[in-house]
Amino acid sequence: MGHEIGSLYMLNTCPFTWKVRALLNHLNLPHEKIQINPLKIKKSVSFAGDWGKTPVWKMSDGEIVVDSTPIMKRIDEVHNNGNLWRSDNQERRDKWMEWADTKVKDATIPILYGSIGSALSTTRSVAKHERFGLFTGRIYAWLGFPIMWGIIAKKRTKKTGMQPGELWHHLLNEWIEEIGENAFFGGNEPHIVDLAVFGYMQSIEMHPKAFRLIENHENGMLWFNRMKNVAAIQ
Ligand SMILES: N[C@@H](CCC(=O)N[C@@H](CS)C(=O)NCC(=O)O)C(=O)O
Repeated sequence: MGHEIGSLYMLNTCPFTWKVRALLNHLNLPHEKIQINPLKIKKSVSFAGDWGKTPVWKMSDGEIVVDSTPIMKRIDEVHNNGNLWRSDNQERRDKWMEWADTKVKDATIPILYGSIGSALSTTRSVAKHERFGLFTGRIYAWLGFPIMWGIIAKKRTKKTGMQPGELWHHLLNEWIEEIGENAFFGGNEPHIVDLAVFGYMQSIEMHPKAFRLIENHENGMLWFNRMKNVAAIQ
């Protein structure tokens, strides 16, 4: 494995995987990316026990960490002295990390799959970005969308009573208000919470039709572009 610090078992389109990627890129840490077959997640990460989801992080010394936020914290702890997780206001940090992992998470699926049109275009785009078997990718592209659209997205939209784009605007308003005069949640530099929110947004950015619904939030995009400038994308 050479000088790589670990392996990220991942899906190219998984929002949680993008959180971890945002951190690895930001810290410029050399790592191996293992893209798994989305229809064989459980089998591909069975070495991590019952978890059965992406991302899974395997450190070069063999330590295995699951779940995106704990993975981010552990990478920061081992390779960055915990500098990105540290905060002089832990209550604020914990509150907003929780906000990202509940509110932003719950808004991500509906924006990708919230209408028939966006569901179809996202599943086709997922099929393009993931390593399915030869034919299963095509089958997923056409059969996956009514499932994602019907079951998951509708249920989540109902919970807030807002349309997917409206919900994202509402969340970005809250986020920008919290950041206030600063460049980032972390002040002059991004904090792990910035990287988490950035990761969720990057997972949407790869589906242009869905991202269009967010792109017209001016201040949100200013922050997003500031993040892009500090976190080189690998
Ligand atoms: N809380 C977890 C969620 C991980 C997750 O749900 N990953 C999805 C892919 S985006 C998955 O592997 N789902 C498979 C399943 O739940 O069986 C995290 O933040 O890492």
